[in-house]
Amino acid sequence: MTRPMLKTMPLPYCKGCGHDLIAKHSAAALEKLGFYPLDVILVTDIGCHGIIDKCMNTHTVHGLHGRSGALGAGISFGLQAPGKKVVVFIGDGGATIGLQHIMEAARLNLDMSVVVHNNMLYGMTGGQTSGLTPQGFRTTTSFEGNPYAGYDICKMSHTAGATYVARVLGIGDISGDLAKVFGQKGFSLIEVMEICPSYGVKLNPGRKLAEVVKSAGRETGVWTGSREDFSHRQGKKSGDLLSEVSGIAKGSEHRLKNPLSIVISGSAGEGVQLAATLLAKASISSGLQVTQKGSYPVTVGVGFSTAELNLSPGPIHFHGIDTPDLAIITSEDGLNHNRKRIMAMQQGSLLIDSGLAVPETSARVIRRDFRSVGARNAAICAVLYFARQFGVLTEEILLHIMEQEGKAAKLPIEKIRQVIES
Ligand SMILES: Cc1ncc(C[n+]2csc(CCOP(=O)(O)OP(=O)(O)O)c2C)c(N)n1
Ligand code: SF4
Repeated sequence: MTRPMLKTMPLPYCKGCGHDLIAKHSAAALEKLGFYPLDVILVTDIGCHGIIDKCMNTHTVHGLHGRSGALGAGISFGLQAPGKKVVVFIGDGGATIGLQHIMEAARLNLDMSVVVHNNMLYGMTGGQTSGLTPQGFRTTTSFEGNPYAGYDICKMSHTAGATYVARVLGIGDISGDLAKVFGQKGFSLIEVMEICPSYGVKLNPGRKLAEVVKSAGRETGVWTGSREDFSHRQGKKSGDLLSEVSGIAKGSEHRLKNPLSIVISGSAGEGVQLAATLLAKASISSGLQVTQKGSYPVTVGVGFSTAELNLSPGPIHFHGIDTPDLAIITSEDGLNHNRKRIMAMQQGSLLIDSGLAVPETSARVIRRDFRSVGARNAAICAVLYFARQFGVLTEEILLHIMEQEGKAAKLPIEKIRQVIES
């Protein structure tokens, strides 16, 4: 026997929640259409409706609040598997936050179905007003009733270009309505109107769903459009980017016994990241495993530039560096950015430009005039010093990588030699 769409019962919603009805009838609709659970990619959003994931036998993807539309669009965009069905679940809160994502998917007529669970408020966080809350409906943030009209997401999707749009009341058997939506090719959306029993019903005593929907001017119905199927039109597709990356040839052996964490820091525009990359490549070429991370201000061209490297003879399971084993500092900006962690170093080495005042630290301090080779070459000079003096990898392999990358010819090699041999 085929596995059912729903894995567990009862579903984890408050008693009388419309999300329960939608989940059960969505499952029934998909089964009615002949989909197997693993034909369905269910993308859910943050919110009460999203806790359905664990109850489904389908594929499930759970995204950030408001982004299930974008995730569904991305999946549909890249999915080249006929017979698969992308279904997006989203609340009225999420649909407000990610409105543009839904409109984009409608505009492109991506092959996916969106189910908007419009319980007229943000359920999971306590009943706040959303952009789809009908005018006059009371929520925990609009005790007098929402003073503004909500978005008509059906009209918006329809005019954006959806193939099929429907609005229904979340009462009784809606599996037929959902089946019509799920059976469409192209972009379809259904807005299921509900009132959250835990907040909406309590805050709006005596109000009935049909009346609330009608007085908000949200008539139920179906809106169809005739659209061309979506096709990729961006011209030639780019190939596998990794195939364009040339591998790093194996050079001489490293002599590192234990993992080594390195922070290289100087000023923006002074080649700090480049020096770190060259050192990383030379380390990989020497047989080491490496992680590299760069940080600099958003302005990019001013202030500090810091690179963090982990070199290890074995696998690296965590790339964060709190206090490094080696700090290489080539300018005042770099020093200021790393002063605290240099001061926290209880061991290891600080390789620092001799023009800088050394902060209090228990690290072994080595001062060299790195900036004498030109500010732009100071960091490269420092990593060459490291290669020459620390015995982890050879200076030759680093120079070889620099040559290979076309960097060596521009370096004042003689001046650099004087510094690193001193
Ligand atoms: C970007 C972001 N903002 C806010 C939240 C907090 N948050 C979690 S659930 C939720 C409400 C969800 O309401 P809705 O999308 O209508 O779904 P429902 O709970 O009603 O099913 C909010 C605001 C969050 N998780 N992420
Ligand atoms: S809080 Fe409201 S939306 Fe959330 S499960 Fe309960 S009834 Fe449903």
